[in-house]
Amino acid sequence: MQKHTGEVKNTANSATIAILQQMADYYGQMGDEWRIRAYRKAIATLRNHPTKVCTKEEALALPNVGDRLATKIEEIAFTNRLQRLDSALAEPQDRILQTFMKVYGAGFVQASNWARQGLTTLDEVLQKADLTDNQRLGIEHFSDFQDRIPRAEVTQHGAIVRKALHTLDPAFQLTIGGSYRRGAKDSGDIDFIITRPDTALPRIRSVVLDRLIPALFAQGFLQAALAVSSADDGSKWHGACCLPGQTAWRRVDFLLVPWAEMGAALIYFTGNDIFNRSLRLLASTKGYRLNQRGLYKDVIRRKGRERMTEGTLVEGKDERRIFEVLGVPWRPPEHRVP
Ligand code: DCP
Ligand code: MG
Ligand code: MN
Repeated sequence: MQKHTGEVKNTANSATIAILQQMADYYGQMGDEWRIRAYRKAIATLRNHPTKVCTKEEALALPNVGDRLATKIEEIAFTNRLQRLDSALAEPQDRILQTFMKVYGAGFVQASNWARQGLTTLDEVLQKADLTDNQRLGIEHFSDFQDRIPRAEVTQHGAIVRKALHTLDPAFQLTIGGSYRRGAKDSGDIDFIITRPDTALPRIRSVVLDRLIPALFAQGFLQAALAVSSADDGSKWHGACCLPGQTAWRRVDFLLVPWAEMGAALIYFTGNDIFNRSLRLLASTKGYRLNQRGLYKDVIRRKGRERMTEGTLVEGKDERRIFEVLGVPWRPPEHRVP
């Protein structure tokens, strides 16, 4: 259940955080956005707190911790567990839903559909439900895809892809992003960012999608394609790969990035998602807009913060410069966990 990311963080409250995170995950499966936000904020507070928080009073004195969460923090500190979580996980319907939602490409709606059809195991879904090819793949390789990938193995995948890419054109650059770039000791999938100096997206896209991907299939590295999109705002390719001589399939994501947008893309694809959200929020409070493509200024918003204009590009290429313009001290990827 508990995820081990190996990222740098303080450990005084890590046991409490682990349990609160599971509770947040549970609410995530229920689609309870409001509670997830409350949990996320409290977790961020605990992560930044140097000493172990034991009592309700201590917890209440912290920012972003309300009465009910404070009670839970105290319960966890004294008993090392949370009854609310134990009972949530014991409800069979929730457990089934939780499992179904872990299938690649299946969200809450799809998972609830299967559950509503009376299906209780992945085997039953495989045999009785009407599945897309991707869902079938996601279920057939369910346990592979659930496994964490050791850091050293991610490095090996990177070496294989880099070699194939440089055979096509040595000017291309490959960066392993995601949790790997944050220094995690294991990852849920492998995130490749591909760019080429002074090069626009069409050329990068044609080399990667028309030549690199087929070459990696031909050499037996890539196993299946799951999702491909080549919209204007970047291109992505999702699939599965496997190291030579091994049997475990790994989830792999390629993000194709024009050189002019590499800095913003690096920030986005390094994450984590919560860090991204807080940086974007900070940008918007300073009158900027940050997305996967760049940092923009002169964004005009209505009162409800709804955006009226695109704004003008301030910086896209340089990751450090984006931090600078935002007035945020540089944060190395290993520290991008709020
Ligand atoms: N990302 C995001 N918002 C999302 C999904 C992703 O900002 N909803 C960004 C931040 C993530 C990065 O993309 O760090 C890669 O997404 P992954 O789902 O691969 O997440 P990680 O690599 O961070 O973790 P894991 O080890 O589970 O793959
Ligand atoms: Mg990842
Ligand atoms: Mn990914």
